[in-house]
Amino acid sequence: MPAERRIIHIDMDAFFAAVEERRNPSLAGKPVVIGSGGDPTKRGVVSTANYEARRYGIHSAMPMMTAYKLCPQAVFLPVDYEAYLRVSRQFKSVLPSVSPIIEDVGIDEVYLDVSELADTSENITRRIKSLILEETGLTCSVGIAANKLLAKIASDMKKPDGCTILNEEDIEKRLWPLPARKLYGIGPKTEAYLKKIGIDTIGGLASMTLEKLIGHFGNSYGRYLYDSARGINDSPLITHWEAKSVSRETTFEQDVRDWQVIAKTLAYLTKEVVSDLHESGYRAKTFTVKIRFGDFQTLTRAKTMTDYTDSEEDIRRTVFACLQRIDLIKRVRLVGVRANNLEKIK
Ligand code: TTP
Ligand code: MG
Repeated sequence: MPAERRIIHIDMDAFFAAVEERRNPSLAGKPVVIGSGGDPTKRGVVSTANYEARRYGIHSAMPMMTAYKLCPQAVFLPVDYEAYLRVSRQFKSVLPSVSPIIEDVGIDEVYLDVSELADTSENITRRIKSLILEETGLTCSVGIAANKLLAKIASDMKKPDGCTILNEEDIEKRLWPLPARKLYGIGPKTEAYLKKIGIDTIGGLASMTLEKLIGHFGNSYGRYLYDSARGINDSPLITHWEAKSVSRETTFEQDVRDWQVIAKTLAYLTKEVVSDLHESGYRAKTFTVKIRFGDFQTLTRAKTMTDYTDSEEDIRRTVFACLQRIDLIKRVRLVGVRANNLEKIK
């Protein structure tokens, strides 16, 4: 790995709402809330709210009815996933002209490896923001740092339309004061647990010994937290999801809340992926779990093993370790398993 990696994380601002505002200019300046069927009197949660609506305290995952109580005059709209997907493809289409190493992580976010570019970070990020604005009319926030973990935190630091460069020497001053929750992989459950043992911030986490963290969280997650709190992270960009991977996913007929059902389905999909690997004569090193919630929010968690494997038991254990890093706070619509980083067995 080159000594100085430069990774960029791009995250679109109030994405679903921004797409709605773009196609309906009369929404400009009004609070806009997007969620389920767009009817705030019905059950369902907020997918996103624009920045005007956020001023009333409205946020993603909040019940639509609560959002209505906070701001009855807001414009409530249904989720139009197809439309957002089109704009998602559109903003991503300008990125290969900046760097060919791209990881597509979600509908409104992307990582870009720009380690090989000669240009300054300031110039690269400025160029990305203006290419995206020209192509889509939308703004994004960008973070640049030595790895994915820090780049993602950086892109969230100045929103909307922000640009943040996070260097090694910023870790103590700018990373440690942040709530522990800001670290990728720490969800509400881990956050609550940490609070109970007196840890609120990333700095607090960094003050714990490796042994202590392993004692509380097990070997793999404990080590992950230890490194993450120090801004250490060497996860590679996962490129070419389609071309060089074996994956299976399934959409439930009805959104599922039962963990057992989700776990069973993942175990089944893992079996299928393993048999695809066996049939095609490959072993894999990186395994990813994908969860899409009923409101279409999509999360992935990946783990890279030290060795290539095609053992069902190892892969299932890895898949479950990934699943444990996802807080299943909402009903689940789709689950998927992917194996990539493949090696042909001779
Ligand atoms: P985010 O990038 O988390 O949010 P955002 O783009 O709306 O706002 P920000 O400016 O803070 O980045 O998520 C991207 C899209 O994913 C969001 O527009 C809607 C969808 N989403 C959900 O459907 N449910 C959720 O709980 C979250 C967090 C996002
Ligand atoms: Mg966003």
